Amino acid sequence: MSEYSFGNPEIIEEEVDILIIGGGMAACGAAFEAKRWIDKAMEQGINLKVKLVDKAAMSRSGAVAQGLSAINTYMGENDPADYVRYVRDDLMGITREDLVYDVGRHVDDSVHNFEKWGLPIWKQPGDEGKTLAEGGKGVRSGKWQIMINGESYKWVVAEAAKNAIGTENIAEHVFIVRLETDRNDPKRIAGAAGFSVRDNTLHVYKFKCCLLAAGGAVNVFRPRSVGEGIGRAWYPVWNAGSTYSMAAECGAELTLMENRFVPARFKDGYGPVGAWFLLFKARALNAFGENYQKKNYGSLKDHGYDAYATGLKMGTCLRNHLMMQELKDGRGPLFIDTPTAMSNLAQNMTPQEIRHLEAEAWEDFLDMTIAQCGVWAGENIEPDKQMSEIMPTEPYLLGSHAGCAGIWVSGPQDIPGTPDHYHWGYNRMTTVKGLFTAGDGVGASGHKFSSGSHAEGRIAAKAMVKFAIDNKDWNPEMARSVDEITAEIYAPVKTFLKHKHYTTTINVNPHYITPKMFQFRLQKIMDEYVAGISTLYQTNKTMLEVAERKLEMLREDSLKMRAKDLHELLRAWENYHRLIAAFAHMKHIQFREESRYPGYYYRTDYMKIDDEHWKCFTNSTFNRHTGEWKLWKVPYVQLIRKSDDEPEAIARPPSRVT
Ligand code: SFD
Ligand code: AMP
Repeated sequence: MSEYSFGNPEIIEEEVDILIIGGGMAACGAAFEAKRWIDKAMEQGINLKVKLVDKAAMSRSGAVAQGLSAINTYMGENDPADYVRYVRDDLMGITREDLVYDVGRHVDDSVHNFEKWGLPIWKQPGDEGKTLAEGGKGVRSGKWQIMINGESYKWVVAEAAKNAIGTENIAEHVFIVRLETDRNDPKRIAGAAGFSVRDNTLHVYKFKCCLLAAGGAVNVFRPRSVGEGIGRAWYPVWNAGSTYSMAAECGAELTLMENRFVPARFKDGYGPVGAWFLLFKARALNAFGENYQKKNYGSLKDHGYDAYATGLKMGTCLRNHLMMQELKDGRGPLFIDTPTAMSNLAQNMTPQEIRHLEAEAWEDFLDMTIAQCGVWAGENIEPDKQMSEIMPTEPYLLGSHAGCAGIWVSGPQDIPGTPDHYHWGYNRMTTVKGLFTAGDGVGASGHKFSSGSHAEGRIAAKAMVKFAIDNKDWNPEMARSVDEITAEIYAPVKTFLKHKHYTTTINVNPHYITPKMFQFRLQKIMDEYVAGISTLYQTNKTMLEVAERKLEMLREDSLKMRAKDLHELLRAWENYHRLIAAFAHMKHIQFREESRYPGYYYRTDYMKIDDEHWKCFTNSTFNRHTGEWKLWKVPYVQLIRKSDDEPEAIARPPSRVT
């Protein structure tokens, strides 16, 4: 390829029955499950073709790229109905209980498969030789989490997906930019288009149905990391909101996009805290050595936040809220007391067991957040001797961890009490016919984590195979021509080639904006006006109006992004996806006139939780031709009773659908 010849890509067109966009946990689950049902269809003489497209290399793509130390959703001895209660409480009362229950009743099968495929799962003493499926007891860190040696977690899960559908049906390093609706039905999906980030090819896929599982949105907000550290974040920087933006741009309804996840993390290295709080039983302290969670508990009453806390048991955002009180009042830095936790655990241990404990403390991060070990090593921190700082990070948009932003989908049909607006068709299908999603894509149903996302990908894939069979004779026709799509995707390249000689340095030019500068602008707007770190997660009506005006201008300028090489073309489209996801987030925060998720963000003009008016979903659609957003309220329906003692028992849903 000569210096700028990439402006005219080779076009590769393909038609399949099912396209899977993404190669992460949900997509790998989908590939694995699709194969099972495609084989069954084959027995009836129906031949279905599936293809998976990932922007990166599947073995290390997505959130699990570096591995994980725990599987955060495993039912085991627990009841899926109880899991629904936990998720509902953690997400401040508003949850699609049908979707959560569906994940809960299926997730263990995915975990048992992980173990079968080679993932080492910690076992209780005496159960070491037994798999979970054989009744072996895992080591619980919390009620829902089990510990793993998970450095190669993604590799193991991806290998099973590859074995299922075959590497010939997988395209890696292809970034999907656009979904295309059908020429004859604008509410139906017919195709997708993207480009290879490795060679000069543009890929156009036509299909009967598609799973959009491209993860959450990272780097929408100005991160805490700066300078050399920039690019360090907790969630994967390579997931750029493609799921939310592509869905919104083809007309799918989004839900609860005001929600975000602000995790408490080890400062600078972004090390997760779960194992430290739950397994090692560490406490968090303020600058004066006080347990701020206990000390600030009473303040939950101020705005009615205590309605969603039971004693010291409370959801993730409320725990954050108590931490933020300290930061606002100048009682930081905050610390996680690792030395006391480790010495407490070591009390009855042999020297060899203590060495093992120390190794586990490091391995927790070596398995999933290596940069945290870098911070410890670089700052001479020995966790058994010195405390580490913790800090709330910049916000991330996601639907699988302790957050619930995402797309509105149809749920299972067999949960008693399911209202019509929860179930209108194939399971996990969005409001666009043939477009499915899973994992971070599905809104209003958090706490799936890695295992639940895999299980949800499987649920979606089963429904997609049925959809493909039911629509076997339908031929997709895309609303736009391949030439139009190509011109749009490669526009940043053309812009660059046309104007690059106007100035003496290619990075300064009045005719275009570099993707990097575009990203800085987006992050600054979101940070300063949409409740980022610089305002301590606070915003109000006027700030949001300013944000809207600035984001609209940025949307205009997005047409002027340049791409001087394939890498920048990727960056340009990632940032476009971030922009649309950011827009959705801002519009939803503007719409919801309350502070439903204190500790994630505050509307300072509506500090209360207002159950009377806002205990509901907020849904939206976007018209990409006019730039108009529509938002409205959607009723929340409780399907799972509050406790087993509640008299008006809701009939029990079936435990598993095979
Ligand atoms: O400690 C395109 N998560 C944890 N889950 C657990 O079960 N245990 C843990 O220990 C967890 N922790 C944790 C976690 C994540 C991270 C980053 C850290 C620690 C440091 C959460 C899970 O990982 C997460 O819930 C799931 O992975 C979500 O699954 P999914 O499938 O929704 O997203 P993905 O796995 O990130 O995959 C996305 C894929 O999309 C691709 N992609 N492909 C084509 N075109 C485009 N435009 C695309 N855009 C993206 C990606 O390459 C990827 O393949 S702890 O903090 O709690
Ligand atoms: P994290 O490492 O923060 O992503 O958390 C991993 C798991 O542990 C998630 O299921 C969290 O909800 C849970 N968790 C983390 N910290 C706490 C805590 N202090 N109390 C209860 N659960 C927690």
